[in-house]
Formats: sequence, structure tokens, C-alpha cells
Amino acid sequence: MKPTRLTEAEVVGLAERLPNWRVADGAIRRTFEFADFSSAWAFMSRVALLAEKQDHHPDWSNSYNKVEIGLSSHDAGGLTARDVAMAKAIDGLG
Ligand code: H2B
Repeated sequence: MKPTRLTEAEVVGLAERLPNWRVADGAIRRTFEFADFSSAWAFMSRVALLAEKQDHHPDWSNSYNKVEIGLSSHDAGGLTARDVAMAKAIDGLG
């Protein structure tokens, strides 16, 4: 089933619900920085397991110790509750 996109008001409200994330170019975005590549990669593997569990996958890039994550729902063509849930789960990784 195609998930319902967040309303404009809900997108505005994300700043409060997800203070570590920003909304830009139709996605919820957060940049993570680690001590080195190995730590960044360890984090990515944990996010990958989460993504498989939630069947919701990030658009991301890695450069040495940095991981940039963008969350959006491709099937809905925008932001949905699934992106919010994924952002919260990623925050929960610590
Ligand atoms: N991840 C994201 N970010 N958007 C999607 O639309 C999406 C996904 N679709 N992961 C899922 C997988 C879909 O392909 C499966 C069939 O549910």
C-alpha cells in the first residue's frame, strides 16, 4: 500500500519532533561524523540492518568519517511517517 505523505504542517512540525534532522530537497537529512572510517562503516552497517528490518532504506553517502543520510519515501514521492520512524530509529542507535 502506498503510504500517505505528511502534510505541509506536519513537515513544518518535524523541526520539533526531530531536532537533529533538517528538511531539505524533499528529504529528512542528517550528517554524522565519526572518529574514522571504521566507525563510520560500523554505524552504516547498523543502519543497514535497521533499514532491512523496517523495509525502508536511506539515500546516503559516505566520505571517510562522514555519513550523510537522506530519508524520503520513494514510493510516495515525498515524506511519510516511515521516514520519521526511520530517523527516530537511527537516533536511537546512539
Ligand atoms: N525505501 C524508501 N526510502 N522508499 C521506498 O519507497 C522504499 C524503500 N520502498 N525501501 C520499499 C523498500 C519497497 O521497495 C518494498 C517493496 O517495500
